Amino acid sequence: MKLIVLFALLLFFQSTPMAKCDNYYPSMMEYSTRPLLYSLSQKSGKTINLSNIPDSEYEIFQNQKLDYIWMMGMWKLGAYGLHYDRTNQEELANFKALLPDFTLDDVIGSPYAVTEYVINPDIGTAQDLIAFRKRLNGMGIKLILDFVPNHSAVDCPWNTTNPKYYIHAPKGSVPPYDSNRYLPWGIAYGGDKNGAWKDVAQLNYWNQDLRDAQIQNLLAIAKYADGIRTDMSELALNDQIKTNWYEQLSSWGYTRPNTEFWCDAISAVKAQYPDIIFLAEQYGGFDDQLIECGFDFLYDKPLLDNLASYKMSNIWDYLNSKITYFPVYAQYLENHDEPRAVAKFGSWWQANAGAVASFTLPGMRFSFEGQWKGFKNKLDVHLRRAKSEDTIQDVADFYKKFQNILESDVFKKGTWILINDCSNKNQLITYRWYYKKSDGSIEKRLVALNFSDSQADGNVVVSDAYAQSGDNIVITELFTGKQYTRSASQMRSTGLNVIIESWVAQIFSY
Ligand SMILES: *[C@@H]1O[C@H](CO)[C@@H](O)[C@H](O)[C@H]1NC(C)=O
Ligand SMILES: *[C@@H]1O[C@H](CO)[C@@H](O)[C@H](O)[C@H]1NC(C)=O
Ligand SMILES: CC(=O)N[C@H]1CO[C@H](CO)[C@@H](O)[C@@H]1O
Repeated sequence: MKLIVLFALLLFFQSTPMAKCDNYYPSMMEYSTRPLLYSLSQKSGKTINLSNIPDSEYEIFQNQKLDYIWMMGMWKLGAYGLHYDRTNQEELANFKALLPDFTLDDVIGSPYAVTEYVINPDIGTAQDLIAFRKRLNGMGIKLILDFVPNHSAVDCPWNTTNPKYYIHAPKGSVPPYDSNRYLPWGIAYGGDKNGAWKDVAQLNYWNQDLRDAQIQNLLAIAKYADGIRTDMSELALNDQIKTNWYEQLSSWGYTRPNTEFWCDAISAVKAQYPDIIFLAEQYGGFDDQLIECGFDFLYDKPLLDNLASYKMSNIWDYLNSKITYFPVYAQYLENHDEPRAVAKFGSWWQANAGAVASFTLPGMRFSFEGQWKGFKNKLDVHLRRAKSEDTIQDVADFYKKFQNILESDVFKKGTWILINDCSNKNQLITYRWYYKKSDGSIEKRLVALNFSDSQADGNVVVSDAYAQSGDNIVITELFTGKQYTRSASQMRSTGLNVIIESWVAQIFSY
């Protein structure tokens, strides 16, 4: 009987986002691979590829204390996409706006128009990739690589060898096909109901053979990686395919499969590589389905947009609505698709405050190279460089301290509590964390962030504040090292009084 209850409980927990019993909240940095190699080449005056990255760069990787590095854009691309980018007037106007002095050599083609999951020969060889990962792993850093499910490059070999892997114009329609949606030979451009991406071709997830071939691609990636980041993940779900492509697929006799591609694919990969993680780029509405299929982390775009809106009641509502989900979310302020954090938040100090609000949540802490320098110029995926700019030293100093604070077990493995009992929710965001160490002692943190443009005064109830003896407790603010003596009983009842400067965070141990 007891066993049955236990089993039922286990099932219950497995089907909720809280599933992982030994939580670990990793930090991850995205690098754009070809721009990184280009900048290293510029700096050293010789061509740098994956095989000869200077030691000084590995030192930088190591000093950042990252758990994962995502080397975005490792795979082989075709001539079709590059030609498209170098000749399309709209794209060129875009590049010009981002990088006024760009030349055609700066246009390197989208890394999301993959022809084959083999390493891009401009970047290195399979052996170079293996050696690169080994060196990272030796420093305790794991490697994440991309998988782009929803489309392939137009000049992917499958265009010729396996045209049925793609979605075609409805059966019975005749050329010339609608050139906004279809290639001249009838294969659909990658896209959805709202638009097409004309450098890529749309794959057909209602064809079991394509699913099998994509699982083989994932297994091929898994050989080289500790994690896989999957592009636009919700688009491979049956519901989304039905919404976007039902007319085309049903005309050719395809029916909705009984299983989800992701459930089949992730279980197949994890059967062979049990420690690999899956990170889903996704934009909402399908979180539960993706979690059920085995994704370890999902992009959390609504948090970013809520923070950048500065509407405190919306921020608090969102935090309260996602309490059980945060452990499976990946929090970010910027990445290759988004504006830089400093641009999005309006200033470096606001972006830093956004980092505290995001990265002191549970889940993956996801940064983009340049964020820790306070860069504000976008690095477009089609280009090998962004407009150059200088590091903002205050931002670099902030991240150095902040990374040290986040390194402790309490933030990596502990339990997060949203403190709703805060007297000034118009300005403050307040969390606490605790973690029981192997020696039985408990590590605790209080995060009090002033997310407003004036000084904030508030009382924050810290219900697990206890003194060793007597009532006085010494609390230490970790950014400044300053110590304060406060009454523990007062912290538990009326709360700790904090007075915090605009956009400043205080993180206390107590
Ligand atoms: C990478 O650079 C090394 C050293 O310059 C060179 O020997 C090698 O051929 C290059 N690899 C590729 C794939 O270009
Ligand atoms: C793709 O296949 C079509 C039809 O077989 C062919 O006409 C076209 O040239 C191919 N395109 C590429 C880029 O391989
Ligand atoms: C605990 C606390 O609130 N400490 C300090 C916060 O910052 C103000 C200045 O803004 C100090 O006066 C407080 O003592």
